[in-house]
Amino acid sequence: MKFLDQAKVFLKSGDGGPGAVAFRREKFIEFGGPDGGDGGRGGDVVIEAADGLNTLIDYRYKQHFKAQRGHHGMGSNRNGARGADVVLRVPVGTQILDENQETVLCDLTEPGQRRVFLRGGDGGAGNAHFKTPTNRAPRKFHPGWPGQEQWVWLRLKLIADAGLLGLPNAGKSTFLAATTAAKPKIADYPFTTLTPNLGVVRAGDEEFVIADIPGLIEGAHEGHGLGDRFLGHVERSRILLHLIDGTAEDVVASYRTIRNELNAYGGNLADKLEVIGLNKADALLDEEIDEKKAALEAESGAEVMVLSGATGQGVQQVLYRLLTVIKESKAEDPDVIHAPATRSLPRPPVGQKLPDDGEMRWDDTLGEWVGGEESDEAFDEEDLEDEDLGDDDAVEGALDEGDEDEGDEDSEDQNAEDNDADSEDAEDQDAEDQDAKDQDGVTQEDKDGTKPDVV
Ligand SMILES: Nc1nc2c(ncn2[C@@H]2O[C@H](COP(=O)(O)OP(=O)(O)OP(=O)(O)O)[C@@H](O)[C@H]2O)c(=O)[nH]1
Ligand SMILES: [Mg+2]
Repeated sequence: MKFLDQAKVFLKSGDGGPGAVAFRREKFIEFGGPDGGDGGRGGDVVIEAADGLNTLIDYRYKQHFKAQRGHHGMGSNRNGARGADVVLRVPVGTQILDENQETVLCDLTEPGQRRVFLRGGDGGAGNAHFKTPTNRAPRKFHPGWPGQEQWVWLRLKLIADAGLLGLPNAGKSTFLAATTAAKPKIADYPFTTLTPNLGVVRAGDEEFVIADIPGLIEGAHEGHGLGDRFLGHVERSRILLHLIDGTAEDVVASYRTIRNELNAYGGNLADKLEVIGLNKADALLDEEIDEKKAALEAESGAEVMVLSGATGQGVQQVLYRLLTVIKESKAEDPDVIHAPATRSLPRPPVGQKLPDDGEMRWDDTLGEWVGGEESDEAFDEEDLEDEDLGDDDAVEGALDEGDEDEGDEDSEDQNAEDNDADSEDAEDQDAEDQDAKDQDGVTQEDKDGTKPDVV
């Protein structure tokens, strides 16, 4: 399962079905009168947060989701059936943004949360509704109200309690691997991590989730390196752990670079609580540690913790600090943090080449890196557990559900195809209906879609 955190999709709710024009004709019954039933309501577009999903990859392959239109009314006052809904299952933490990616239209933060995003059109009235004392045999009907349609962006912002930040090579993934069961890729070149990883820290009977995201470099907000689009995954966290590579010449510059990127990113990131960690202490002399710690403290005005993800030195203290803040924050506000909308158009990196992996290239239309090691061909069960999901325990159930999803997806596809077929029929039907309507001199108002007076 490949990680994908944004996708653009087209949604359309079903049109309402047209009302019927029919007359009661029965042997020995005079003056049967109009008995055309109403059209059915079109299906809704429903968005559902599914527990256990953690990628939007399904929406790469299928981008158009149309609910079924309402069925038309029939004689004998029979109303048309309601069109089937189309349900989009998305990971918990998914936001729906408008087409320009600025406004959050919906933020799904609870498993099982369902939102009717676009409502289907109402069915039209059949001719039985248009009977008047002067017109006992109306051939008038309403064609039904159209559904709504919209292009939207789905944007996944993972739900983690703490977010790991730092320059590439700061040791973020090493820290995640040391404190959780996650097995992120770790190597001594920048941009080892290409997609976020989650891990669950277990401390006694308490636990919390940490997110490790790709490293940031200067100018990330302009698209340098991997850009800042992955920062969205720490927007919901209650605290940030900012790791600084202690072996770097100028640790203060490293600190400033990340802070500048947080400010440039906007949203709520720059105001989040932050724990600053001087990492790789095992590779430093004591004097160096003192000197760099003092410099960082002078710059940030906060206490700096000294740790080494590789040897475990100072790691427990950092975890304890994180846990204390997370518990306080949850006691204050147990709800998941709603992430504000931030500008997040995928941007290709500027003036940077991905090291060590010439296979990777930026795909403009997909808005992400393609090819290289994490490509689809490299997919196998083991990769799936180790690389993409990060923590086995946290998302074990997720995999099974993910697999089931494929079945659902197929059946949705099937539905969509059926819908298309239906809508063709329905269009024919519409044309016929329109003819009938023209003959009967339907008022302009009806054509404009305002509800006709029902008598
Ligand atoms: N000596 C020492 N080396 C470390 C420590 N933590 C990480 N490293 C090394 O630093 C290099 C980078 O570590 P990663 O954990 O991959 O760094 P990262 O921050 O995840 O890097 P990106 O994913 O590229 O952003 C690796 O070679 C690690 O072995 C540490 O505490 N001490
Ligand atoms: Mg990493």
